[in-house]
Amino acid sequence: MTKTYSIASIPGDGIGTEVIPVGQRAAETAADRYGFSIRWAEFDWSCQRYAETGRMMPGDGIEQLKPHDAIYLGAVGWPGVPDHVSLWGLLIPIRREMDQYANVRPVRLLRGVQSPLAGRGPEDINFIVVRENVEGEYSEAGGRLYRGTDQEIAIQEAIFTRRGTDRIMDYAFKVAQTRPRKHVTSATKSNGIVHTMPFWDERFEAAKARYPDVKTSQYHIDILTAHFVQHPDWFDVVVGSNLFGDILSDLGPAVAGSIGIAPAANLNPEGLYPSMFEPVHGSAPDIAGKGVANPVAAVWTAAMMLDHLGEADAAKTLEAAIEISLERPETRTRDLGGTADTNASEAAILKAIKEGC
Ligand code: GGG
Repeated sequence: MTKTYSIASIPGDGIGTEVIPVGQRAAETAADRYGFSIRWAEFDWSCQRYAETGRMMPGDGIEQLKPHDAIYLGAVGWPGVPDHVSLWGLLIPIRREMDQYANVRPVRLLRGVQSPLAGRGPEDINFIVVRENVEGEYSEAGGRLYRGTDQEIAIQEAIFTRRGTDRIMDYAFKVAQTRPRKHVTSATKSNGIVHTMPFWDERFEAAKARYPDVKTSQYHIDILTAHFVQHPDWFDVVVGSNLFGDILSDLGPAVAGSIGIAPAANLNPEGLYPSMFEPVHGSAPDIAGKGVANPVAAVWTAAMMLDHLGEADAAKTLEAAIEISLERPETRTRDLGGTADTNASEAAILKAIKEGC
């Protein structure tokens, strides 16, 4: 009997609504080839919905998502809705309530893509950022006092628990054990952030002892960003807190050519809840609606989702199709120095999947 996956699709805002359908068609094309099928449940949760209803998603939104095998999300955010309102109304509750604590963001210089770094090729840039995804600096603890007065105060607490820190370290070390170089780098700032970051370093030391076969390094976040640019070849798996991981996983893809290609998985590794897959990029209001958005991140994200669902061959085919589409400027989008619009990029990807790359 044909296996059918049930996937919740939330295109969201801006270019999310342009690239997610491309990823869906790419996944369906691969499904046809590999003998499984996908049933999509479409959700219009977005800033537009917020404008109409005062909510990014309905009150029982999380319950509606729980029965699905995975969640495929586009982008969140649109001018007119404060960014913290849109993010905390949709993306962050899904990550937290589904305990999607491991945010996995691969960074690879793909064939056909030019890095902005001189003299770097695909062999130099191939690492994974593992970002802690449900605590850390993204916290509701804190508050505002004396708003609008000279005495105004804003307090934001970062929350680092031993359970939360240890499990993201474990996840990163286990990923490293599956890779040839078996190396984990920790992003810290324990010279300036005096409570949480020394704690982060202590938990990294404890993790090192649990994985003696994995090599390690540790850098303060400031010099680490410089090393991403000057020595991207040093990195294999990079583990960071919620904020540091977020920043590093925009810088990484920029070094690898464009944030328009960067995929991400928000994983609940234990499988107690569906995991969520989303391109790293946001809604890009500057190019939204023009038909020029790069769909590669959405397709690569769909590949991560299929891999997670156990369809490894289909996932590999999507990745290979992406690389074929990137070889020629006519099928590469403008952010990658090409001339293609979204449709031309999609056509090349679907053709490559059908032709059996
Ligand atoms: N594609 C997901 C998206 O729209 N991300 C926008 C964003 O600002 N995300 C912040 C985060 O990942 O913490």
